[in-house]
Amino acid sequence: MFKKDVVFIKKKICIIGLGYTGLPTAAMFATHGHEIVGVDINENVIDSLNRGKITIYEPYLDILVQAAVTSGNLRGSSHPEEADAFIIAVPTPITGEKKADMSHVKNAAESIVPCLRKGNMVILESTSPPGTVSNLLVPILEKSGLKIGEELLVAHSPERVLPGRILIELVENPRIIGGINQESSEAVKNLYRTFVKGDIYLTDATSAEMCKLMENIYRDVNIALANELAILCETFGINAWEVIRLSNKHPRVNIHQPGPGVGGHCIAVDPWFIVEKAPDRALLIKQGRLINDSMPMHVFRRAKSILERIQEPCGKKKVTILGISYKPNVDDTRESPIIKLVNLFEEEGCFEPAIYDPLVKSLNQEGHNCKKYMHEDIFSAADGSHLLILGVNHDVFGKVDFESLYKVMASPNILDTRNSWDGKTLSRIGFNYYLLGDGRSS
Ligand code: SAJ
Repeated sequence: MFKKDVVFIKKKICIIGLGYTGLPTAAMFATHGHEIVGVDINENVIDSLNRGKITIYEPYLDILVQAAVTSGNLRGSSHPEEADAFIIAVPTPITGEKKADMSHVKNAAESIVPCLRKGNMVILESTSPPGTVSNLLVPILEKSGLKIGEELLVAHSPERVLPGRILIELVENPRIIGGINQESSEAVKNLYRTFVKGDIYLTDATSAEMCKLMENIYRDVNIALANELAILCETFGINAWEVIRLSNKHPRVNIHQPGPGVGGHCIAVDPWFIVEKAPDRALLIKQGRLINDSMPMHVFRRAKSILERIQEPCGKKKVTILGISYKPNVDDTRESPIIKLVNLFEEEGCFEPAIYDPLVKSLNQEGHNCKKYMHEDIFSAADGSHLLILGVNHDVFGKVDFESLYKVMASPNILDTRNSWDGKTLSRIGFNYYLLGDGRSS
């Protein structure tokens, strides 16, 4: 189970924040022999955890958590307690003004101060603006009276796992650890070595913060390039997907996939941390964000132009949207561009949206007003519809019974924002097939 060169010493670890990062990390440490106290401000999360249950969806996480709780190595608590190590894995969202909201990190750090003892280590996993460890975390930890870097070791070790593959990536991915000094980096490395099989690279705390942000910014800017290409190809009357397929035959080119926008709690958020710190310098980063944020409006305009061609004198035209999560095969709707698309249809007033997403069982505050449009099955969502939009390409939407859908729709129009369906087959059935990024199907 453990690498031969590492001597296993059981540690007590307090993990603050039991979301998509904290809970899998807690379960992983616990099933590898450490004693874990998982802390969260949400009582439901704690109650569920102590019954071996989870409140989020991630493949195999339920099984791992149940095993960890049953072994006695993982339990939930509403308060931190004395431990050997403390891991902060709380959200770092942005405010309405696109500023980093560090209140959860601040509160988490303050909550552990009374528990800190000589020889402890504190690790920040939350994605944070450069300078957070030095300028926010360390000054709070200093209130413990311990000598930082000697009696209390501190590091940033950003999570880098992809939702949908979290348990695989937690183990396999390379990891970056940025300590406030070498001793901190080495100690934290030894702790993660318990389960991390990927290489572990050491650096300073601010560089580690910047690495994590740049990874997500790299993806955001590349997706923006793909989205701009899609818009350009619609203008030039050609197919962006064909251009991407052929351009990517070049050994050093990897154009990403266009789509209805970028969602999730990471890529759509993190670039703003840099824009906030250096607005006059982060020009490309900001422009990438703006392009990706404009995609729901672009899809809306394209849908509207399709709907306006339908000759029907009265009544609202119905638009059916498949998928509302932020990306395929997850239940997470945070920052979902599809929620923004639904809002645009609602604001326009002359359309009746209908949504079907078999993975999304509950909607957060952002998607609250989409609740009334949700359907339990695809046929009731598509019944009497004038346009079917594929918003999220969940695997399950690869098996849609189009022949039957054709019969229930009022007007057979499809707008595929993911290049997921076969236009030729759909045209044979009788649909008008439109593809985002394809100027030939406008
Ligand atoms: N998307 C596109 N086109 C693409 C790829 C993605 O439009 O070619 C869209 C998706 O539909 C989705 C959004 O981008 O709306 C983000 O999805 P994603 O799968 O690219 O990334 P996340 O947000 O699920 O996870 C990212 C990952 N970062 C990178 O791949 C660099 C993950 O490794 C991070 O741990 C995670 O952010 C995080 O927590 O920061």
